[in-house]
Amino acid sequence: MEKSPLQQARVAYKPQLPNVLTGTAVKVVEGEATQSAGDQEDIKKLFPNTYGLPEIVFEKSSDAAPSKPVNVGVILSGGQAPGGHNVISGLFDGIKAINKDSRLYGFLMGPGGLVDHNYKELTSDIIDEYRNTGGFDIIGSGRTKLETKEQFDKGLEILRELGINALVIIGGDDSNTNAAILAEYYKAIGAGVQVIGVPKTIDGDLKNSVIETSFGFDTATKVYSEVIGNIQRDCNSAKKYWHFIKLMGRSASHIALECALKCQPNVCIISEEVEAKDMTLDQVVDEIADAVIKRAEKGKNYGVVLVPEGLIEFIPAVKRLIAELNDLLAAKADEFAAVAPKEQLAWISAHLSAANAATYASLPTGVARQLSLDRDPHGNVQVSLIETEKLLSEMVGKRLAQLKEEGKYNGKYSTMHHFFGYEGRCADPSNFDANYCYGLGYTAAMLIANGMTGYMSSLRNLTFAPVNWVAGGIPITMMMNMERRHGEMKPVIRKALVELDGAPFLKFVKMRETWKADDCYTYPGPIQYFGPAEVCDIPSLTLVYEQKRRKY
Ligand code: FBP
Repeated sequence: MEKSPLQQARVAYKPQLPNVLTGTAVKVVEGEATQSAGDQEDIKKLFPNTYGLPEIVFEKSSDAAPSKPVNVGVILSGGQAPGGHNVISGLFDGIKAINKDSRLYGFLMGPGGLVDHNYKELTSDIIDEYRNTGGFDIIGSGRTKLETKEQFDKGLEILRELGINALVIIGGDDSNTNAAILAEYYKAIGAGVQVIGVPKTIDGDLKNSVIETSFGFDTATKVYSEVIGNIQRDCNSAKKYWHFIKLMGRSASHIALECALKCQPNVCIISEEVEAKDMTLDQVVDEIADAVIKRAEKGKNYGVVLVPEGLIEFIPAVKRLIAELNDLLAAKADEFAAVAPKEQLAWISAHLSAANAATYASLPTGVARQLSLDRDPHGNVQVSLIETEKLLSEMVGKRLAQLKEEGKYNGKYSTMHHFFGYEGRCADPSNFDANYCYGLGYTAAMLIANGMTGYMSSLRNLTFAPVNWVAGGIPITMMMNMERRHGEMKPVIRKALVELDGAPFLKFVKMRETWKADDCYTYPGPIQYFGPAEVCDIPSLTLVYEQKRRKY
């Protein structure tokens, strides 16, 4: 395989491990027994063998007693996120440090690989090809939901055949929820297979008081911010377009907020605020139109608007509609499957409550279709397919035309549209993600060596240099509560949305009026892998502001 000069140089990068993981052995320090984030009694009943486990932290130990080899399986689950290959290389090096005869097997194309018995052994020559590279192509990823007893039993057959003692599932909130269910099941039946989760997702919504961030968020937001900065420069040079930029992130607006903090655009919509203020789609449109008018008054007929991917789901009326659609399509799946495609929208309207049917009717047909029909295997609306940036810019255009007729606006309004998502998911990991991911993989190996199951690999203190990071494990049940999914109450990891009283959002609120009216654009530029630490190793601003809040 031919390699670019950067690829060649990057392979040689040595990720920095926390000091505690650089010795010959670790010792486990157990904290207090834990409780789930909510619905304690229900979660306890569902996880009798893995509920209430203590948080654990590793400390360096001089006791280097010989350890037996471990055979480990690894799965990449869900959307790509920069750094996945480093989790796998850290895991590989970790299990080899435990015992050089340990072996690592990768299940191919996501959780489906475990069920269908598709795997390959990951040997050092393969691992070395992928160190510090982006993508998940070492074994591929997929979105098969691992949730039924049949799947668990089928998986166990291949785990037994390969003599695998532990499975590492690298995924987002849904995949880690399934990792917890699998850990509980294998423990309950005495399968002798440990299950460890690793927090992945560019969306940044798998975090809480004990998991500071998910991997991939740092790199993806740096890639998007580079391009947003470039567009802002173009915008400020040509002074003729309003750029509407949709940013990935499925539900939460962490990506949009981080990019706004980095780039200082004229407008950034935060879905969580839209919901909290009970805003309608028209009010969101008015907010953007207001910025266009204010800038036009200063002779600035150009600007940049950031739109989070999940916005539509957070507009309360649309949210109520989606909740009813979820229940309806789950309860009447067979009846709906028999409806001819041309009749589907009418069938749905007829089965909705009056209020939701009215909201449904008010949406452009394309959006209505995407909300009701395009679902991923977890039942989520595929928000990345909904062209919210175009929907908003068109509605703003109509509003401005009205105002022009009334003599209240006299500017020019030309638009450009962009969607940044896939561009950032497979970028070569930033130094932060390269170090974080390698450390998470290595920590997963230490959790396995110490007999843990139902834990998520954790590194904390992330705004400090990697040598100071605290390594350990967090019981996954600790992050769970009960939520309604497909019409049923299910145990799930609580998704972290943007906190409106959190430091990153408050910082944004303090600055946004200035950014709206003036040109305060900043230009973060491309990710730097070599050079001064203050340029190459900085963590995300979200993390920096959040940790300040924690410390003071
Ligand atoms: P994960 O939650 O699995 O990490 O995926 C996140 C994401 O990149 C979202 O931001 C986006 O909405 C979605 O995946 C797109 O999914 P797909 O890759 O199936 O198109």
